[in-house]
Order: sequence, then structure tokens, then C-alpha cells
Amino acid sequence: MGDGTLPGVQSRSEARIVLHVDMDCFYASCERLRDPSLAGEPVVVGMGFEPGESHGAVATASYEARKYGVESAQPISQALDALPRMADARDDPDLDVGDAGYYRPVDMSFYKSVAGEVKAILHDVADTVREVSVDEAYLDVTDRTGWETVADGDRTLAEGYGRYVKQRIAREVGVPASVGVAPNMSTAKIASDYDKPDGLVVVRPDRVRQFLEPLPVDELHGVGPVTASELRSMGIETAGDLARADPAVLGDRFGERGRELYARARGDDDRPVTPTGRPKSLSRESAFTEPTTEPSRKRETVLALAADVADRATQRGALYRTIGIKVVTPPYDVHTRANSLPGPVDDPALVEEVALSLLEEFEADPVRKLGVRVSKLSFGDEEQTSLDGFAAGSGDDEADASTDAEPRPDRSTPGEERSSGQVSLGDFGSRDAGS
Ligand code: DCP
Ligand code: MG
Repeated sequence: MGDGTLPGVQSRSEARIVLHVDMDCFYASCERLRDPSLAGEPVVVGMGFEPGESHGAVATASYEARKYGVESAQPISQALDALPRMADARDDPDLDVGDAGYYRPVDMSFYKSVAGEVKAILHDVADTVREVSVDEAYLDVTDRTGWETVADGDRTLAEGYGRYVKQRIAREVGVPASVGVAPNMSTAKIASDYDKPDGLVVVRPDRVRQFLEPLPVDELHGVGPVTASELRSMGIETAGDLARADPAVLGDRFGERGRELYARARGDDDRPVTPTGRPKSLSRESAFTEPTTEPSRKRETVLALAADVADRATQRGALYRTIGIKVVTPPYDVHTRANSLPGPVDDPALVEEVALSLLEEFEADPVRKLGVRVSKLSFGDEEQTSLDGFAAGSGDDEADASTDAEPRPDRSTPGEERSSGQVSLGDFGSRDAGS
């Protein structure tokens, strides 16, 4: 949530759920995808290792190769000293094949195609995806999962969601990722790095300070070796020390960045995850402090959510073809319902009307959370085909469905909806939640 409060809706108490996904030794993992015999072997991806070449650097090294001291940005000659090429070791009686590695040249277009497959999954599991680099992204999944605990009381639904994302990448693309789950971007980033490779680290909102406390300052984003040694000279070794330092002193010493580091060390980071691409859907949801059966309260909430979502769509110039709701009933059963429209529209009154009519089914049920979503988005400056297609297909010149139009029932079943990323939270417990 985080962006303001709706009248009559309890949303401020809800912490956001941010995932940071960072692929493990990404280029090396891509090479393993192409050549599975490299699994478990020391692999170095870089330039300049062929006989006769001498200049070049390591792009990345597999974790097995890192044990020999090979690392990103290292001169290739240094890497070859630490870890000879397998081909050379086989011919040279002085070298041990047990301590040799496989070198591969950088093949950027292949890595980009693998990254594209990963990004497609990320966009499927989150509406808001910020792609930071070829192998790294932030996802806001607040409306897809929750911080509620499940089963043994220590695991959260968000953890199940993080595991689901990791497993989908592993199964559908075949490369490992590390995932951090936290209520903000800076903590999620630290979390994804915390247990690499193949890590899944979840930092609950009430445990952020505790998690950050013992970390050396240089593990905070934006603290390089120079800042770290300067902080150490001030007696600040850990994020905990930084969180207890005087922000005025930090401000004097490091300017704006000092105050920012102070905030991050305290787990304060309210930067929204701003998407790098266009969203596939827009949604908003809100929880009640106690489950409610009161029909008027449910309707009011749905109306407020519908108005908010429709307003965001209008502001972004988005047209939608599907309007849906999400209803969470105790203990934590997630129900999604959606109606497809005959064509793409920007029609706030229709969003309210459809959302309310979908809510009727739950009139008598106790409800702990409600959500409204518009999806199958298109944007005014693209996808003319869908508008034309509609106009031609319907025999009607009006591409815009009026509020009187009877929405056609969604053709997709809830199961299909789930497979497109609308994952049922009920699927997530301690068991494997992958699809
Ligand atoms: N890269 C590069 N040169 C660098 C750093 C990185 O060419 N100096 C490339 C190779 C990496 C990719 O970018 O595979 C992603 O960078 P990361 O920093 O995420 O490193 P890795 O994914 O390789 O390893 P990790 O498991 O630590 O994330
Ligand atoms: Mg990486």
C-alpha cells in the first residue's frame, strides 16, 4: 500500500512486500544452461583467456571458481594463475585437473535472451517490476501475498510467495536466483545477497532492525570501501551502530547521503518500487482489522478501492478489459472473481459497478481483506489492434463499453487466472507452492 489512505479503509498499518531478485553467478549459470556438463564445475566467463591473448577481465565466476579467488572485474591473467584452464591442465603434467576450471567467452545476446525469460516470469508474478540490470529486479507484491504467518507461526505467506518465484525461475528457465523479501527495497536487496547462492531470506516488518543490526556497514547499499573506513574511524562498524549514531553528525560528515544511510540502517525506506515497464494490471487492496460481515462496510470499501484503481488507470492512460475483485475470508482463503468486457475501456463508474456486482456473492461472508483489480491493460498509444479488433468483431462503432453494457462473464476460469500470476494465497503453506 503506502500511497495514502482511503476513507474508511485500514491500509496504513499494512507494510509493503518487496522482493529483490538477483540471479546467481548469472553469466556462468547461463553457460551451464547451454552446457549442463558444467554443473558443479568451476566456470569463469570473461574475455582474453584464449592462447595468445593477455588482456581481458572476468565478467563472473561460478561459486566453485570463486573458492579459488576468481571474481568479477579481475584481470584475466590473475584468474588464470589462480585457476588454470582445464584444456591447459590436461596437457601440462605440472598442473592438476582437479584444480582447473572451464573458461567461456561472454555471449551477451544469449544472456539477454535468458534474462528475458526470467523477466517474463517476474512480470507474471508481480504487477510492479523494476528491472535494475540484466540479472536483477525489484518487485512489489503487496497485493499478491501477505505478511500473515502460517502453519508453525513463524513462516509468512510472503515467504511462500518468495519460494514460489524462485522455483518458477528454476523450473521454467533453469537458472538459480536468490530472493530477498522485506517491507522495503533497501532491506530486500540486502536480504537477497545474504544467503547466496540459491538463497531465500525473508525479513518480516517487525524484524527489520534486528536483521540489519549486526551487518557490517559495507553491506549497506551505497557504502563503498572509502565510506566504510570513514565510518569505522567514527566508531561505526555495523548497521546497528549507524542506526544509533547522531543523524546530525552523519549529515555534517556525508551530507544528504549520511542522512539516507542513517535511515536505511534503521530500516526506513519508503521509496515506492517504480516500474521500468508498463504494468499488466493495476490493483489496490485493503484489510479490515477484524473480519467483517457488514455488507455496507464491504461495499464502501470496494467502492473506495474501485475508485482508486480506476483513477490510477486514468492517470496512466491505461484501458482495461477485465475488472476483478479479491475477497479474503478467514482463516486466509483467497477468492478471486473477474468479468471481461467486450472491449478496452477507461470507465470508473463501470469499475465500481462490476466490482460491486462481483461482491454480491460474498454478501453474507465474513471478510478480512478486499481488493479490486483492472487487468488486460492496453495503452492509448499502442495496441490499436485490440481496439480495431473489437470494433470489427462486434460490428459496433463504439469501442468504449458504456456503463449500461452488461459485462460478459470472464472466459478464464479461476484456475487459469491463477496460472497467469493471480496466485491463490491458500496455496502457500510450508509445502512447495510452485505451479
Ligand atoms: N558483470 C560483469 N562485470 C562485472 C560485474 C558483473 O560483466 N564487474 C556481469 C556478469 C554477471 C552479471 O553482470 O553474471 C550480474 O552481476 P552480479 O553482480 O549480479 O553478479 P553475478 O550474478 O555473476 O553473481 P552473484 O551470484 O553474486 O549475483
Ligand atoms: Mg547476480
